[in-house]
Amino acid sequence: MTEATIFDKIINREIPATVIYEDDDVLAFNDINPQAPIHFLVIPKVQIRTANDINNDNAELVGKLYVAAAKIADEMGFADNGFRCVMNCNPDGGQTVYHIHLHVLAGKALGWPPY
Ligand code: IU
Repeated sequence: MTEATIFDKIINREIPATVIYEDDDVLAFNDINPQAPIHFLVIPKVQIRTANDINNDNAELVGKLYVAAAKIADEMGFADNGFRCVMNCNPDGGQTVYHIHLHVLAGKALGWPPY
């Protein structure tokens, strides 16, 4: 049994979040601690703990995170200027919530590298 995270509570509307997109498979909401003018998270509605748990069985679902990101980018009007998608994995990657999430950052020219 996989331990639930705060993101399950957001999916189940047990705690508030600013949801900007939802379909049968994924949910997107604004990050509570934004690192760019636009910063939201796209998560699968079922838990996948880390990027290490991505496999052929859930690849289509993981792809839907990117499909949602592209759709939101288009609808919010920042697709052409550009954006960054990041998925942190485990401690060295900076992961703090163990339910995979695509960070989508936009709204300015972002720096690189990220350290
Ligand atoms: P990380 O890649 O696992 O470090 O990202 C977790 C993100 O989840 C981080 O940017 C937090 O600000 C964000 N977050 C949130 O948006 N809402 C919450 O209730 C919690 C964390 I806890």
